[in-house]
Amino acid sequence: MSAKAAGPFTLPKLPWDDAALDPVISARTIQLHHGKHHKAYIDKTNELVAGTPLADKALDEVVRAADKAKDQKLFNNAAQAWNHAFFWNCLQPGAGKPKGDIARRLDSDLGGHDAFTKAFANAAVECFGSGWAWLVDRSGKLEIVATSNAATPLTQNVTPLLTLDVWEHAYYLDYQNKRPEYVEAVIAKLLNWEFAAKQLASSRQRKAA
Ligand code: MN3
Repeated sequence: MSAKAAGPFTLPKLPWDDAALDPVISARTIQLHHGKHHKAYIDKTNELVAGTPLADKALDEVVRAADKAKDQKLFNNAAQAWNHAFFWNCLQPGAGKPKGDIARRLDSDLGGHDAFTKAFANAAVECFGSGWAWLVDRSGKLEIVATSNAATPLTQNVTPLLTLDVWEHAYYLDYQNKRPEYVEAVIAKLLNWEFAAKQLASSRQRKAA
């Protein structure tokens, strides 16, 4: 039993059961990844913002403020807290294919769904050390980017649509050193295109407002 961390941020509930992504991602990986790793980032963020004006801000604002202030410790923990909350929504058991507007955008901006799969997998596999692969909307154009460690597109002028965690803690229990197998399986079986489509639609609404 650990003491309840003071602070405004709580570990978000997963959108599915721990075992729902098995065999692509095991329940044991999810339990450790969410219950230990993600929780640790939240607890540390709470500890670092306690008693400061940032304790009243939304998590994405804390991430941007820490980045601006070059507070690396707070940035690492808050960004990882945000990245993981976003990541869980990007995974869905039995995920389908992109449809409608986002499918058309994949065609026009990235050369189609198959080309996306190759480029996204490449970004995830080639990301050196720990990091994330992202599909983002940059000024109305889809783009694939990779970020190192805790770095997040939240600090850039883009809208994140999908992400894949390629830190070793995301796959080592299930795939050991075989990151390409993890990446390929998640892209083929778990990417939540409905969530990505919603992110894209809300980004457009914000721009139109
Ligand atoms: Mn992780």
